[in-house]
Amino acid sequence: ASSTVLQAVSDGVLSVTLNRPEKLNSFNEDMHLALRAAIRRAHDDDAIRAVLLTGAGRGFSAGQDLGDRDPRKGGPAPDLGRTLDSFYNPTLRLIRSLEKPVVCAVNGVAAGAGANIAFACDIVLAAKSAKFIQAFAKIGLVPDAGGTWSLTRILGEPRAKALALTAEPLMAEKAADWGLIWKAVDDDALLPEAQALAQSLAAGPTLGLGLTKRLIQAAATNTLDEQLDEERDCQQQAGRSADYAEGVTAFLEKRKPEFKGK
Ligand code: T3D
Repeated sequence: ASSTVLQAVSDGVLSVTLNRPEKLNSFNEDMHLALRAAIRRAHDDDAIRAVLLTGAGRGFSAGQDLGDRDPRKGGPAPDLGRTLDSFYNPTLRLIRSLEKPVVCAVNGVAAGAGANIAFACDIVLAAKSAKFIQAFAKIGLVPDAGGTWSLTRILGEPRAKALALTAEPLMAEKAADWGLIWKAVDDDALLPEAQALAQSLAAGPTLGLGLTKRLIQAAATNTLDEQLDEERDCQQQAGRSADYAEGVTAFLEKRKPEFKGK
């Protein structure tokens, strides 16, 4: 059987491809576990300095595989609280806590938890033909995989509510205009551009980039005083890194820095 998530490492980038194209990369248990294992690998392996997440085929991900939730098969209603705890939430937390950049290349439709996993990534590029759908309202669920959190923080209540209550598709260019993603690019340019971005991030000062991610995420819940203290602590750590010494030396020597990620 082919793998539900493909992994490849090149130039410090772990490329992770959701790979159930015939089901629009909707999540079954196997794909959940495989995605989680890939992000764990990025946590554990120092040679990986950035992650690129994308989908195989014409979609990014259609969220939960609803074939696995078919009520016609009988039995008690599924405990979706438990499935979130067991599957979606650990992956969301792993993406957010990974102190390395995660680039997401949304190659086609991203629906339900598929959209919200994309929004959890650090820099999101989407093909112009891609769309984001908070599909939950169509089947009687609430947005999950962090959707109520990320949509509300990024867009504010009016747009978050309209997207979530209507399940209306949001095209990539509008998502970029609204600040929900970094940018929408021509379909053909998506993968090359996302790969180049991930590669340049992987060649960057990984420790400093990781601390930067941590700080920006902390800002949402910190007071200014708390944030200033955290910036001080992170800068202290960054200032002791070999990459900082290299960055300053390279600047003074008018050459490109060669960061080692330490
Ligand atoms: O359960 C829990 O653990 C709780 C967590 C829930 C998280 C969630 O994500 S809930 C939301 C689940 N997702 C959806 O409700 C979206 C369902 N899909 C769609 O609405 C549409 O497929 C799309 C708008 C995403 C794309 O439409 P379109 O017209 O481009 O493609 P299509 O023809 O609908 O889909 C292509 C194939 O993929 C098709 O299979 P077939 O008929 O060719 O054999 C379709 O059934 C399959 N597919 C698409 N989405 C899913 C799916 N199969 C299973 N589950 C899916 N989510």
